[in-house]
Order: sequence, then structure tokens, then C-alpha cells
Amino acid sequence: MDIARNPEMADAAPTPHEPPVIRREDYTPFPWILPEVRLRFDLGLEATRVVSTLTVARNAKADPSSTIRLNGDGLQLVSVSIDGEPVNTWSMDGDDLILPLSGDAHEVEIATEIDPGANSQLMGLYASNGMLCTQCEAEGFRRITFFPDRPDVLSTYSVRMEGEKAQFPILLCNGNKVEEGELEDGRHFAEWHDPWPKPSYLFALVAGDLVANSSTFTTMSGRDVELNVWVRDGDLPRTDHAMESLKKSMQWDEETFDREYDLDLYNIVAVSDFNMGAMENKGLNVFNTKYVLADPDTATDADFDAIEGVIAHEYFHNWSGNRVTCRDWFQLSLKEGFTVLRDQLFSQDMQGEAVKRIEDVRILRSAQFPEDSGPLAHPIRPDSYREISNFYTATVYNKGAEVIRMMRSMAGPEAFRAGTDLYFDRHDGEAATCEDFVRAIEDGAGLDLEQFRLWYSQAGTPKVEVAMRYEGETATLSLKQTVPPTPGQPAKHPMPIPLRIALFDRESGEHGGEQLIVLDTAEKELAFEGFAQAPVLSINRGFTAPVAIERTAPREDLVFLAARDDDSFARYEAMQELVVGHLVAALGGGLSDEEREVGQAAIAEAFGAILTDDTLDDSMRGELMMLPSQTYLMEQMLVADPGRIHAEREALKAWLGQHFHSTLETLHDRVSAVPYSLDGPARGARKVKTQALVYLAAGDPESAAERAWEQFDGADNMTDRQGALMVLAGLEGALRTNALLDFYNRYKGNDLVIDKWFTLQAWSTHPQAIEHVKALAKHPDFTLRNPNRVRSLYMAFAGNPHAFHQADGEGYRMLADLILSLDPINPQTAARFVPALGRWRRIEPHRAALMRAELERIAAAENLSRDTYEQVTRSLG
Ligand code: 0A1
Ligand code: ZN
Repeated sequence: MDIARNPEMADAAPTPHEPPVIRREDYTPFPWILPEVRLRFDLGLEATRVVSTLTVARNAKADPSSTIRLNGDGLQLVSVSIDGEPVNTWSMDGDDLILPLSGDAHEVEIATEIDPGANSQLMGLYASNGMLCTQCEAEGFRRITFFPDRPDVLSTYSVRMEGEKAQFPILLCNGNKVEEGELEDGRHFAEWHDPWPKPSYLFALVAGDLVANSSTFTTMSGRDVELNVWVRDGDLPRTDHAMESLKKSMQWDEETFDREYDLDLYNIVAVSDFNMGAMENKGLNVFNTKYVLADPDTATDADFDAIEGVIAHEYFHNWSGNRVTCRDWFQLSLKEGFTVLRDQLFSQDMQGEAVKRIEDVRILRSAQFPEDSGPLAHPIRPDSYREISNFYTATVYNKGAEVIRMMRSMAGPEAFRAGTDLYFDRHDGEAATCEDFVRAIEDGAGLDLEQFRLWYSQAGTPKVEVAMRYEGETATLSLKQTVPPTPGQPAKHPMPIPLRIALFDRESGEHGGEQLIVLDTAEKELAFEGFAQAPVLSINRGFTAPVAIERTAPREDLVFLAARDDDSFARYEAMQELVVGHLVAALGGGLSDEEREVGQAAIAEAFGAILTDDTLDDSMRGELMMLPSQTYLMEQMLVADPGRIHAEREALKAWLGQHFHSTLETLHDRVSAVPYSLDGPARGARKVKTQALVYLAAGDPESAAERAWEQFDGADNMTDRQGALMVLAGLEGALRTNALLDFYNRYKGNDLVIDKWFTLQAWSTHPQAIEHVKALAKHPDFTLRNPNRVRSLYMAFAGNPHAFHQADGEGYRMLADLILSLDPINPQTAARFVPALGRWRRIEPHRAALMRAELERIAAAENLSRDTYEQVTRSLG
């Protein structure tokens, strides 16, 4: 029956403003199994007809039910039949279709119609540049046809696609193509079969005018796999890097995790309208063009690396996600945390372990730490949600990867492999849970992870306070952990925190070997004997644990480590600590002129060593030169004043730029002479080149503007050109204007590069950046319909503290306006801008009140999407 017509149920039903809370503890298996799904698509941009035929049988492992609930969202129902008979005994519960089923097994056929052209949410089947494509994770399949749209219902799919050949010459779906042919009236068809049972979120189809970069890969058992990277005609020359990345990923997963690909075909399709980075649909990955297209003229070194990483990520999902999938969406980190770890390890092997680790920690600290310390904090395995799209977070992905990385550090790589082998073996073809993963690692690697499971249930970044005492040749290390309260979790238990440490001899600069200690109680003391003088402590080497270390290390110890720690991450960390310590003290207002000088001198000593150390490769030099980001600095303060943090940080940059003026010029000259290539040293040179320019521009804007223009104008690659333009965009004057104009004209029509043009201006240190953002929002190339373009302007703006946090609240108003106008078009993307306003509790009271007021203004809007509603109410909560 139609529940909306039942007065009792209608009362109980949530108002449109209060979408229901879904809880992990409420999981129950679906009462039916659907071994086979047949789909027929009659494709059209404005109208697509879908006929689905489902084989349905009772699930012996679930409580029986006399109905089947098929999820829907915005579908037009055409007809239903059961066992070949048209029926009208169905009812609707909200958007869901409820069918009565009396027997143990049935065949259900449902016809629906959808309008892909009107789908601006980009979930389900949608049109992008005249082609049709799908996005079904997490709950998009229900926008294509009525179906139990949950990850624990696994089926084999057979799909027939039919459409106009001129409009859709290429017809792609999951699995292998089994038949194709011509039809009357210029139409054609293709039939696809995917032999691997999968949940609906891994379904995909693509129809359009595409061309492929094709190749083959021979797997370890000798099977040939056809590989295709599909793009629009003109983009073909920019697909080689993606193809190479795919082959490297396939090879690496065989060698490192013993995982072989399992179909004869692997298709990747690039689309320009996409909510996320990419999607691992079985045998048919759909990618944001940003993570496919690259050549030296249009993509930076960082873009090349990101493409390699995302291609690997989606490929690795074929095992960690597809062959073993998730029981429910609370288990998302099961596939995402593990797959991120796998792509990080791959990129470490491809790009160099030291630099990659530093970059990954930087991402964690700038994206995940703020999440963990704010109103949206949640465990890597959340307990509840209203809209699952809001939980594709840095916590589930990046902290999830760190948690598994800790298991690997404690087990050692070989035992960890035994654990993952067991996991894949045990759960192949299943929808598993995080608990299944932990148990497999316990059994396979021989670890006791009883207490470690807390990392899955407790949110918040643990704080570890570190102190060292030295007495009579004994150094005593005392450690104390606290896990801060987070929403819904006021009190926490101590967690096992693995920390790699080393104790350096001050004289020799050597240490007697590293050790792994595990802090598994609230406090612990460890004694180390045999030191003739107090050693220098290097702790959390390699960032073994995703924690915040708090220590009052003597400044000279940090200078010592920044100049010579043999663990690259620890060396980077010492430099960061040195700078953070100085800036936090300066912001506290307690620095006398003399103390300021002493602090700057220590930073200069370490910075000078980094600039001139010829045993360092340039890639690492470039990392070590970077100051802690403003976001990270804001995290260090209980209540932050963004304006003052910006001013202090810029002042230190300027001071370093002046102090090292000639060294930086010499360095810039040296690296500018290195010719372009994609090898490590040349890439390192380019990183240092722009870093040097950043400091020179802070120290002496006028002379640096000339230098930056030269780098810009003479560039034969995007890394140098973008780096120089970034510096120029922060300066005043004609060179800035000319460079921006030149860049725009040169790349007009290339969407991905024009995105960079928007980003560079929105992210700039220029004092009028906020005015520039306003003007750019009115630029003819700006549109709310393309997520890349929206992000290129507004994510950069929200991440630019001095513009976004302008004291009069104008930045907050602009972001709230954006959220309100984007929400009806693309709620998923709109909701992603809310966390920037949600940081209000950690900002000084005047701005905090303005931020809160904007959140309240959004909350008061009518017809807010579930996505935005959830993020806004949690942020106010
Ligand atoms: N599973 C994908 C991420 C993803 C999630 C949701 C999407 O919907 C718009 C798209 C992609 C990954 O981890 O790469
Ligand atoms: Zn993923």
C-alpha cells in the first residue's frame, strides 16, 4: 500500500527537512537475493527507456518478507510485471517501489523512463558533452531503475544497449562485449556480459562519440587483456601517461599483492562533468578528465603524479572493493582506506618513498586533521549518516589508509602480506566488513589487534605529549596520550600508537638504530641506557602514527634534526616544528625583539643548510623548503586569528627571502638551467625553481616579478609556467596582468588549464583576491554546472584563508551564496563547501559569529538537499 496515504505513517515520516538517520547497528540482510539482472537501454539524451529483468529468490540467511523493496529516485515508472504477468499491486513508499512477492522465486520486470539531459546532479545516468555516462556509487543506480540499491546485493549483469549510431557510435558497459550489430533507422546495439557478481554501485555504461588509446597487458598467468583509454577526439595525444600508469599499476599489483586482473578488457573513459576524481566500475572505470589527460604543455608534474595515483587507485579497487566489496556503506573505509594505502605504496615505489610520504602526510594534516578536530569529526567507520555522499571524506580515505599502514608497520611488510592474502582468499566474492579485514590481518599476520580496533570506532586525532629526561647516562622518554572528545564521543580509551624512534648522539650525528615502540596505555616511560650525554630524540619517524606529537624539544635539537636526520620525514618534521614553534610564539604575542631574532636565526640556520646541502636531491630540497600551511598553523591554535596568522607567516617568508636573497637567486639560476624532462632530477629542479621564486617574491617583489615573468614567458612546460604565474598572481603591476591575459589566451578552450587559471587567482596571496573571485564568478567561462569549474574557483577560495576569512565576513557570505545556488543543481558538490564554514568554533569570536550566521542562513533555506542539510546541521550542532 501507499504509505504516504496512511495517516499514521505519514505522521511518523520525517519532514522533508529532517532526512532520516541511518545507523550501522541497524544493519539487516536483504530478504531476497538477485542472482541475475538483465537490463535493456533504449538510449536518448532527453529520454532513455530502461527495462530491467530481475531474478529474485528468498535469502535463506535473512528474515522472510512478503514484499520486496526496490529503491528509486526520480524515476518515471512505466510498467511492472511479475512472472510475465503485468501487475498493479505495487505501491510506493516515498521514492521506493514495494512489490508483493508470495513465492520463493520470481522474475520481476520493470520499465522506467529517465531524462539524462535534465540530470544536473551527475548521479545515475546523465549527459555530458553530448555523451551519456553513469555514476552509481553510492546510491545512483536507483536513479536508473528500481533496485535494492545496497552493496550487499550481488548480481551478474547482462546488458543490451541500443541507440542512434551517429550520436552514440561507441557503446560501453561492464565486463565483456558479447554481441553488437546494426539496426534499422541508423540505430545500432551492443550486448555486454559481466561474469563477476557485483553490487549495483559498480554498474556503468557509457555511450558517445569517443576514440581510444589502445594497448594490451599480459597478466602473470599469460592472459592478454585489452586496455583502452577513451576520450573525445582531440584529447587522444594526452592519454599516453594514463595508459602507462595503468600498465604499471597492473604489474605492481601482481608483484606486490599477488593480484591478477580478471577480465579480458579494461576500459577507462574520461568525462568532463564528474563529481569526484574517478570511479572503479567493474571493467569500465569512469574518470574525471583531470585524472586522465596530460602532456608537458598542459599538465604539471603534480598533475602527472596525481593521474598515476588515481589510475592506480581505481585499478587496485578491482580487488579491494570489487572482488571483495562492502557489506554496507559504514564499511566504506574497508575498500577506500585499504585502496588508498595500496595506491600510496605504489606511488612511493614509482615516485620515491621519502617525498611521497611527506606529501601524503601534508594532505592528511591539511584535510583530515581539521575534519577530526571539528564538528564533522567521525570515526573511519562511522556509526550513522543521513546522506552517505557526505562520508567520502579524508577521514574514511586518508586516515583509513593510515590505520592500515599502522597494522603494516607493526606486522612488517611480509606478515602484512600474509594477512592481506588471507583477506582476499577468505572474502573473495563477498560483501565484507572492516571487522572481517581486521580479523584476517590478525590471523594471517599473527598480530593481536584487540585494542587496535579502537582506531575504527574512535574519532579525533590523538595527541602524544613527549618529554625526555637525562640522568646518569640514562635517557628516559615519557609519553602521554590523550584522544580528544568529538561529537557524540565525549570520553575515549587509550589506543595502541606505534612510533618509530631513534636517539642521536650529538657529537657523531649518528644513532644506534631505529626501534618501534607501541604506546598502548595513557602514559608510558621508557629508559635508554648508555648515553654519555643527552641524546637528540627523533620520534614518529616516517609518520608511523597519525597523531599530533607535542614536545618542547630544545630549539637546537630541531636545528640538529632538520640538518641531518636520516629519516626524511623526520627531517622535514623538525623543520616544520621549528617554524611552527616560532610562529605560534610570535602569535601568542610573547616574543621580545631579541627572542624573535633568536627564533629567526635558528630557522635561518636550518633553512640555509637545506638550500646548500649538496647531498640532498632537489625534490627533497623543495619539500623541506615549504613552510607549514596556514591551515596547519590554524590547527595548532585553540582559537585562531586567520588575519594575524597570515601576516606572521608572510613576514617570515619575506624575512627568509631577504636573508637568503643571493643564495636563492643562485639556486634559481642553477635549477633554471636544467632542461625539461620527466625524470626525477629535472622534476626536482622544477620544484625548487618555483619554491625559490616564492621566497624571492616575498623578499623583494619588484626584482622577483621580472624573474617570475622570465620563468613564465620562457617556460616550455606547465610546471614552470604555472609556478611563475602563481607568484605573479600574488604581486601588483603590469606583469601580473599581462601574464594572466597571456595564459588565458594561450589556453582558451582547454577546460582543465582554464581551471588552473581560475584557481591561481582565487588562491592567491594578492590583497584583493576576494574581489578577483567575485569578478571571476561573472566570467563567461564560469558555470555552476561543471564541478571542476566550481571547485577551481570556490575550493581554492575557501582554502585561501586571507581572502576567505576577510574580517567583515564577505568571504563567508560569498561561500554561503554559492552553496545556496549550487544546492538545487548539484547537492553533492554543494555540500562539500560546507565544512569551510563549519570551522567557526576554532576561529576568533568576531569571525566565528559571522560564519555561524551564514550557516544559519543556509539552514533556514527551503528545500535544502539531504546532503547540505546534514552538513549544515552537524556544523551548527
Ligand atoms: N569510489 C570512488 C569514489 C567515488 C565516490 C562517489 C562518486 O560519486 C560521485 C564518485 C566516485 C573512488 O574511491 O575513487
Ligand atoms: Zn576509492
